[in-house]
Amino acid sequence: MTSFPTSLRHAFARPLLGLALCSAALAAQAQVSVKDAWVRATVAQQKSTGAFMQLSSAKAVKLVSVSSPMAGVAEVHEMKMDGGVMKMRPVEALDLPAGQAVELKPGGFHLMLMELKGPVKDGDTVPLSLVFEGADKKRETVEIKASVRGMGMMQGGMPAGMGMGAGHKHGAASAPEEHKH
Ligand SMILES: [Cu+2]
Repeated sequence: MTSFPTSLRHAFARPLLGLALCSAALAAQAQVSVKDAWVRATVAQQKSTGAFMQLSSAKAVKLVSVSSPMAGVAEVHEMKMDGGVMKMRPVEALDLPAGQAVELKPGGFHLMLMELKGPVKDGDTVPLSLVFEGADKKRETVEIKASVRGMGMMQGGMPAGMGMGAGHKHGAASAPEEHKH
């Protein structure tokens, strides 16, 4: 059931840039598939946001690093209840057991994009590079494009207090501010 949409998506997600350099390596390895990647839209002045997706790999690998041209800093985070308080912290690596999908979702593991270089708006796409390491220490970079979803879809999915410091603003998609530096 899973291989059909997965491989399609993989093909679409591969950026044109770097085709010459990377596609041979990706085609040879391509152990990891990424599904349903999305990034939460930001509200005005928000400097960080989360990216979510489903990862699976034929072989056991670890997600060891992540980067995006849209973020100065990107980390793999884990969110957990700790004494009744939802907390998040960076994790060194996220394990992908062989053949088992791992979901990055609000309230759990996520990719944290910080020091954003601009607003992340509903309908945009955010390029992400995910670096996976196998048991043999070989690294594979998977380039994806995550689509941005507005806050409206997230109501209830996100614990209160996570990155919503701007006063529970709804309808981020229509934010008129377009500051240019
Ligand atoms: Cu986080």
